[in-house]
Amino acid sequence: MKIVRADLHQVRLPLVHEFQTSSHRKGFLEHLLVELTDAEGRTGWGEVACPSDPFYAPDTVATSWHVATTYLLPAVVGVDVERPEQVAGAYRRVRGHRFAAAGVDAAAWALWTQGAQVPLARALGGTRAEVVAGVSLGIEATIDDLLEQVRHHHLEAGYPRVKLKVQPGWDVEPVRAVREAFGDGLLLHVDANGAYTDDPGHLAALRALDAFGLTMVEQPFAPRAFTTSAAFQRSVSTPVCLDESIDTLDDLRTAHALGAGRVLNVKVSRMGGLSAAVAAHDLARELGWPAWVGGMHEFGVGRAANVALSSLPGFTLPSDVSASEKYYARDVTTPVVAHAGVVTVATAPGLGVEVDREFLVRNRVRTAGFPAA
Ligand code: OSB
Ligand code: MG
Repeated sequence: MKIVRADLHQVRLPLVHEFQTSSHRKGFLEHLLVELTDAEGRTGWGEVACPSDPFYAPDTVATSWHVATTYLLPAVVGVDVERPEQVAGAYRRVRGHRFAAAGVDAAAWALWTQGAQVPLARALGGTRAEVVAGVSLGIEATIDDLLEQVRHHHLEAGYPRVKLKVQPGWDVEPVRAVREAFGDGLLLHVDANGAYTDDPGHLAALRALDAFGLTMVEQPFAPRAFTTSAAFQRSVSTPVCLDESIDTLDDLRTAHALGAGRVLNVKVSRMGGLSAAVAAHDLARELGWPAWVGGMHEFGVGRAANVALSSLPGFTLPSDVSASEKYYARDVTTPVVAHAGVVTVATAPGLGVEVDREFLVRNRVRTAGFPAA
């Protein structure tokens, strides 16, 4: 595979339903789409699913744009490799900036699988034809609003698993209300995006959640607060899932060694690409941690890659890969669809969705290409 051209498109789409976590609130998203072109004129797409503000991770859309246009894209043009994993070698000196790198790595996989005429899922090591999806629900103004969201997505759309965003002051009461309204059949978990500290009031609220049969408590403490998380994990039976704490395989080894959690959320963006996500999947399996694929409200490009990744055998828990329509009235690709919370893994060569270039261009904020036209 020889990469002859690299383009970056910043695209803005409105969200169907405003989303609030302990760290941010959003009504629209701007993601970067990486388009790589090979010598035969094929194109492969990858998504930089970075939030606009540095509240989830240090990365922002602006820093990702800067790093992609200054370092990553210029470095990959002209690269000629046997395997998609090797493309990252062209920018190995770049530290961090994993959201930006993830878009380039994923585009390399999409391009390579098209050339090789294999489905992305199979090339990554996927073994499943369907993946179970869950919905991630933000913090709502009232408990009634939250119950309406759960009803809509769980009872009406049929998603079997619901994750609730929590923060100090919005934790035990919403969880109790959802359990009481929907019963024990609902696979339920919470995600705090690091909003809790070892303050006694915070710890008491988190421990109280142990009574509700949650599948996991995701990222209760700050990123890489490994020892705080380990002390908490020893005091409860609900597994702690780590998201923001795990950027690298070494972070996962550290978390495992310290007992800072028992479950891993693998995000393509957070870990720097599909290659890194597969490596994290393999290491989690070796360490005996159940894992699942997390999301960052991806457009269709990143969403299709997340579905393909979710088909790997070690991803034994539902993924955050609900259908495009949960997020966007219209997507930049043919939509990812779900039936009763199950998404079919694409079997066409490459990414398995078509990019709607006309719609993309209409919603584009800026673009840059290498070599410059
Ligand atoms: O922590 O998983 C998270 C969205 C933005 C930032 C952080 C997170 C999320 C989600 C969305 O929970 C999951 C999805 O894409 O459905
Ligand atoms: Mg999370």
